[in-house]
Amino acid sequence: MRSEILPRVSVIGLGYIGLPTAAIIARAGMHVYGVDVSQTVVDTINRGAIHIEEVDLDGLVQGVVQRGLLRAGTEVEPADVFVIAVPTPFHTDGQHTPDVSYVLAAAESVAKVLKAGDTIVLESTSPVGTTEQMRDAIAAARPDLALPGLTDVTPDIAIAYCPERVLPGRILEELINNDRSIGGVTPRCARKALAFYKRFVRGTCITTDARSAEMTKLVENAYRDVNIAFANELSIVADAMGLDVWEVIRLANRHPRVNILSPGPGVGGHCIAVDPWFIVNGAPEQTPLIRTARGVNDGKIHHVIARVSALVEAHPQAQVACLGLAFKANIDDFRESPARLVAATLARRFGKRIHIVEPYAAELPREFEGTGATQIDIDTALEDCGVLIVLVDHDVFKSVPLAERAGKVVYDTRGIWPDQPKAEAEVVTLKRAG
Ligand code: SAJ
Repeated sequence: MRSEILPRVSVIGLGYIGLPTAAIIARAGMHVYGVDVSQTVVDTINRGAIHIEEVDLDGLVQGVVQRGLLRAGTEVEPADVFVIAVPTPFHTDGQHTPDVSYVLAAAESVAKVLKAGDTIVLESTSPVGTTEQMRDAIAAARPDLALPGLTDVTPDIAIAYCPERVLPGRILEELINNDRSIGGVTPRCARKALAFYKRFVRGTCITTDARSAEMTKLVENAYRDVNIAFANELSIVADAMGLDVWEVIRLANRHPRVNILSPGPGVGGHCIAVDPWFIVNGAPEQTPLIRTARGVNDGKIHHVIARVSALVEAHPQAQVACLGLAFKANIDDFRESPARLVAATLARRFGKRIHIVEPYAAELPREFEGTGATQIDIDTALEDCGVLIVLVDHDVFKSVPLAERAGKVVYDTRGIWPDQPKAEAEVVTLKRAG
């Protein structure tokens, strides 16, 4: 049997995607060197520990670090395959212009150590054309290398785009089992990247060109945003008509070709609320639907704030518990969270009457400082608070039986308690507020 030389891999950016990806590649037997700008992150990983919360990631990282397969540093070193997984936010310029500076900075640092035969894969969600932009930046930094699409000779370097599409909370499982789109700057680049992903991905890997793969990733998240916007708009309509949106959706979804998603307090996280803007920005005249969906989902946050504020004002004697701060259920990720925005606004408006229940947070985020709001546990909330505002559908909240919340005034943005009787006072208040 032919013994195979495994590529040495470098993962640039050790965040929510980069670290799990580095660990999975290491578990497949490859030597992985992770690069991050944060010395704290690097030190944590080299100790075999992790700086983010993700199911089963701690044990995996500990194992591969102990076996010498994963190590981290702040400076890029030579490798055979470079995987770039750095953030791509948008500028706060009112135009939501994508900021690809981290990608280009990563590419420039990789350029310094590149040698003929290397492969670079960009995984960060990126506007269409970024992979080619990255290629151009490398070409400028390394005129000694033949880069794909810019030369008639066989290029020295392969460059591809392969977006991650994993769900926080299920990252390790989805990294391996999800299908992957692999877009090469040229077909040869796609084949080189495919051979690499085949080493650790069980899902089907489909090759395409880089621009199509970039757009595919954006489309996936915009599709979800538009569909959540439909559910959120329905919830606002239902509020105005005095209907129970959950009941209407449950019944409509009995239709064999209808599958409406769930309304919530808005759309959070750093993907679905961001990526649609990359499409809008690339084609502003052709994207009224995608743009409107963003507006509907952001507007839902303000709808919730207005209605909950009216409810709190209508019950001046009651203590109020906000259940959840995370951007979605059962995770400790509070970035771009509508729940956090709603709770913080209430804390500023109503001060010490507001209590926050968030089992995934050791302490309240900074914006709660000086508001008077306090963090309590779910048992205390059920004992002491007359008004319960459900902002996140954590399992621990879902499991509270009716007996423990009967007699409370409840505003449930997630529909976790379908059996909750509508208090007369709440109905009256909400009608007035609406
Ligand atoms: N949400 C609703 N109603 C729903 C579903 C979600 O209000 O019916 C809200 C959630 O509460 C949350 C937000 O939307 O605030 C986003 O949550 P999510 O679970 O839909 O998605 P993310 O942001 O955790 O992960 C998404 C995924 N994309 C798709 O499902 C198309 C994931 O596969 C991507 O890898 C990830 O974005 C990413 O990194 O781009």
